[in-house]
Amino acid sequence: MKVLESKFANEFLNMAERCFSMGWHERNGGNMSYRIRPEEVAEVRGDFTDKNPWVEIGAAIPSMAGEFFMVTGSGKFFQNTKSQPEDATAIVEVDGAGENYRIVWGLVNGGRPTSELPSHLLNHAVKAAATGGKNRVIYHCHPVNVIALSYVLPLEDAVWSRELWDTMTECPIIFPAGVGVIEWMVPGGREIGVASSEKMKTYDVIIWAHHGMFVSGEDFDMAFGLAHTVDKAADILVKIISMGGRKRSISSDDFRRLAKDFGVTLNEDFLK
Ligand code: 2HA
Ligand code: ZN
Repeated sequence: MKVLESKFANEFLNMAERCFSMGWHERNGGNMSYRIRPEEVAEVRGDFTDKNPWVEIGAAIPSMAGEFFMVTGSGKFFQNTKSQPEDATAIVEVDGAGENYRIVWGLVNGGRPTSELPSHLLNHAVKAAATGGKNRVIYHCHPVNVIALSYVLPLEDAVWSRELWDTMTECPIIFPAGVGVIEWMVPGGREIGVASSEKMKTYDVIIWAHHGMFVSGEDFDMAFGLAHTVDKAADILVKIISMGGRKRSISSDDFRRLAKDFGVTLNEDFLK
């Protein structure tokens, strides 16, 4: 089977289109990766090339050795991903040491995988370990309200988690662990990848101050749904703050009652 006939590639491209339509991907902003299942790799392997050189990832990630990822390309526009998938995306293979990658499909007009590849692979490693291999999508975007809030709210996990939970009743059910926040960092390197992957041990959502959001999900729908929920909560929070601030709130005990009925465990640190 050709890569572009596969279910996973079509889901990847549909996700990119959906995310672009949300306004989260100006120009070449944002990136995405999917850890391809072995049986999906087997279906499309005949469409791969082994002619490309191995390139250093910039971080050693032994647990991702031998894995294949579909990724967006560096400098490529989400807007064009679905119409020009072979130009704008790639499938990369990680070598047996987890230190190098090579392009086995895509980026036919040259180029490199996303500049955030070290962040993506480090976070795949953390999430695969934390979920028994279930989580397969890492996704990064530039949503307006999250970025705006990062200039106003203190950059603390507890503040963001509680403020976002208290915008819409379903938020704590959708991200019960809360959200992690990291201060402004230079994008694209190992450092921001390591800082994010530390937070990803606890959370599925990381706020990159003055930059955007980084999320993990089992599949494309879950990753999109999580980013969408956080973006909507941030939108409501901007409105609350713009209207002069809260006049009332969901109480800590209300959150505990909600958690009990919906069978989720909320981070008690954020219920003080
Ligand atoms: O432009 O979003 O974080 C790509 C990015 C880097
Ligand atoms: Zn970015």
